[in-house]
Amino acid sequence: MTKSINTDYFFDEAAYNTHDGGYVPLAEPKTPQQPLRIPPLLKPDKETATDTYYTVEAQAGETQLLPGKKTKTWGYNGSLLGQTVVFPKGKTMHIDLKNSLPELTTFHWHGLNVPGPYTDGGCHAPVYPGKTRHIDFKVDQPAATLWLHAHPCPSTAEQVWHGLAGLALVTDEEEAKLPFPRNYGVDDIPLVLQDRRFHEDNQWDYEADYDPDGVQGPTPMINGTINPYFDVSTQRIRLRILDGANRREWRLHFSDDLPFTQIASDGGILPSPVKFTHLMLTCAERAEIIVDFGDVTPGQTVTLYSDDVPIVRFRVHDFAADDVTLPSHLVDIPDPSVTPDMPVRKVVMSGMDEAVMMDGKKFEMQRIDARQKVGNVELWDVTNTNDMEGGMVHPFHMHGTQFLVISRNGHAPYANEHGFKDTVGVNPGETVRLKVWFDKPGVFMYHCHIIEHEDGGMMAQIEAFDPDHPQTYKLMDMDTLMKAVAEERGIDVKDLHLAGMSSYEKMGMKM
Ligand SMILES: [Cu+2]
Repeated sequence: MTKSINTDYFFDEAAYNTHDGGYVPLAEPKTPQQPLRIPPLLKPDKETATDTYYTVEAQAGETQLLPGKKTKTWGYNGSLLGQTVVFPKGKTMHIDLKNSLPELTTFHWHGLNVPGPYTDGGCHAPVYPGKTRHIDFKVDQPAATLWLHAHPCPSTAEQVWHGLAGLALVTDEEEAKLPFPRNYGVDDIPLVLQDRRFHEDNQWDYEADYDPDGVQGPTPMINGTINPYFDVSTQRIRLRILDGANRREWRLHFSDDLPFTQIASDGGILPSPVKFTHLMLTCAERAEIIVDFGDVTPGQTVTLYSDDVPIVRFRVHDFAADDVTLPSHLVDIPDPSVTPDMPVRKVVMSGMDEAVMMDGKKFEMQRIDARQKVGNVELWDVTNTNDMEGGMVHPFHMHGTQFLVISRNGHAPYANEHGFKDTVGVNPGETVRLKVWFDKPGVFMYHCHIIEHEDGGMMAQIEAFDPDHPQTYKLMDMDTLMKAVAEERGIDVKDLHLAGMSSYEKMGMKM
């Protein structure tokens, strides 16, 4: 293990979202502490040695989040967020995606290496209310913490805000051999970090809170729990942390600067563990960390903060001593050579508010912006042209691949960016060089993961193609989508307003 402890957040301080005029600071909830909800593991409908069958149902419900009235929420196999789906590497999954919501939705497996665009579940794979879509795929990537969320552009942000986000854990034999805590719910704990604003009668109101730079709320919500505590019964715990917020960056640290060790990032285990006292996550990024309470006296509480606001309290109880030390090398990360004679691909994220664009254009569902041959290894230079003054860190996410971060403005990537990633925060004025390849064909989106920015058009799509097996895809179009949603809402299509549309209208552009 590297001896040094990283004590800073790496990202450009001047670009933190705290400096934005529309920033909503977090505030400690005044309501009583609650036990941290642990999303249950989703039970397969059927399981054999080689195949697993699941049903994932999107549904509307009510959740007791605050004392008093329940909050109207959406979730997967529950009223809020999801049940955790396990994908053992090498097995074939058969999943029924059932939509019991009053509106169309899609089921996007963020970080999962599957063909696009239908299995991937982006905007081209709508499931209409009352309908079920079936997908099958073989799990073909290393152990990782992935997630499932709705992706029906341009109302992805609103549906995620309603609660459509769950976890998907890829497991494999390599991970199983490493000395990590993996007793789910006991010492292996997911932490989905989100924030909400509660209006009258404890309800959420997306329209009222709308901000084209991302909707925020002052109340931290962790795994759908307000003001949570967790009872620690082991010396070490593993936290699988997901920034599941629409827009918020989380700057994490424990009380007394208790150090922790990051063992995995978005796409799986890091080549070496990295020690921290402070860690910043941008939207959709994941970090798995191990926290060692060996020096904490049972009876004490260790608090996890974002900036200066407590978000989870870990109440440490008696535990058996655990003197496991992590090996300095965890896994090998393949680093294929760049395919000869391929130019470096340039991608530009520009603008703020309604003016956000990708490569000077707004997203268009039926336009393919780029093509890359399956198996080709290419360099992508992703630039954020915002300036530090009034600009922000844009988290760049790609569907259909786990990439490697090569450099930031020509310098080494951050200490925890040496493993597979599918989302990378790009500072204002920065160019992040990625090494990108696709194993599976399909049309895949790439976009800023501030969800209102993607709905607002900071998004494009690439076809990963196999010249030996050319394919045509039926891509969703705006007229079909708007007609469907208007019908579901029982209104005329001319009266329909979806949040992301204002970003196009204000720029005088058509979706
Ligand atoms: Cu952005």
